Amino acid sequence: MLCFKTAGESHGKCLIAMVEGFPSGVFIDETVINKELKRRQGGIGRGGRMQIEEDRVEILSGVRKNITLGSPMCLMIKNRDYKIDELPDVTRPRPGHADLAGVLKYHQKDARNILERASARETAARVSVGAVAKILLSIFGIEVFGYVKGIGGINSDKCLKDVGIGEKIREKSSIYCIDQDIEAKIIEKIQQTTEKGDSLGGIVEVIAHGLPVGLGSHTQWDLRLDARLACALMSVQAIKGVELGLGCDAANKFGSEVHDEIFYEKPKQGKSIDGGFKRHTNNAGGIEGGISNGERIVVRAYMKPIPTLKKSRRSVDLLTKEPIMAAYERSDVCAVPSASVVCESMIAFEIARAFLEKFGGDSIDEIKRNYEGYLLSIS
Ligand code: EPS
Repeated sequence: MLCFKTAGESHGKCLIAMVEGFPSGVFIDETVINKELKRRQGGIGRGGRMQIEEDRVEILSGVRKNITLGSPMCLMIKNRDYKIDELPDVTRPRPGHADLAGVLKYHQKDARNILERASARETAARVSVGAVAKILLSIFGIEVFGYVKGIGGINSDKCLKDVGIGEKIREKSSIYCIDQDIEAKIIEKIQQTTEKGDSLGGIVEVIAHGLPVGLGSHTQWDLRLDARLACALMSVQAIKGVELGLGCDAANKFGSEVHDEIFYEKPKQGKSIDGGFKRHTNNAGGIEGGISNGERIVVRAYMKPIPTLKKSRRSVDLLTKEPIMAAYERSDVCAVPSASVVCESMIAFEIARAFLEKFGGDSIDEIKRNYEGYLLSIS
């Protein structure tokens, strides 16, 4: 089974991701991973740290002459700012951060011992895994695209029809947004918020297209693809809500307004991926009964504002138990653009995992055979 774990602290020597269950025979281009790492570092609203770091992956194992071996893959990203042992103690926990709960749970007096790992710096490792997952998915024509839907309450109501066009617009956007009508307003809001010493959250949308019917399963709660995607996104630092397709709004509508009617289109090349059973609408966001239904997957993640604030919040000193204002140290004001890259990576990973469960083999050739056979069988 495809799985990964990460290791590393924000100001430790490096971040590591270990990926297991990845098939042999896949060509891995490091520049593709590095491009994604660079994208994660970007976006207006980032703090001083991103001027220091230049994230690059080093593949330590599992790949020989650019081709995967089927053995565990170890991906490392070095930290330039790795002075963890010299950094001061933090005894004024920040509301909204892992500081207080972590200190109590792990029996610590210094929240530094918690925040270094809780930091969203860890997501660099996840993005390296997501990039590898996307390389695998692209072999089967599956693409995953994440973008910023809104920041600080300025939200786009545009529905992205063509992902190719979306990619071109996103590339030019300094906040990874695809709605040029709101971009300037958002940038102004981030600038004003920086001056006020406050922070902002926002909404990210991830679209996955080219998926076959049949990833995930209705047969067990933890196999349901919608549940798995929600878990993948909720695991991203600061994500507080997730919705699929029409999402929460479905609760306010009639069934006849929500459920996507079915039609049949004769497959062009005799395979169901370019035809077969289709829908007139996609309110379900590409998943029914926990199984991908062949429509594109559309999922949104809602990010809270960053908890490290110049405009400090009330707290209590861990040692004296006296009231005090929460600690402030260098931080981002808005990391929603970065979160869009991280969410895209997590969705890519989880879809790759479900894909390998369904079509899995030890080598890419075996998986290709399984996939082709399946497409013919459901046409
Ligand atoms: C983070 C605090 C900041 C962010 C960091 C997440 O880092 P520092 O404390 O070094 O200024 O920049 O994000 C990253 C380093 C990153 O690579 O995304 C936090 O407290 O979560």
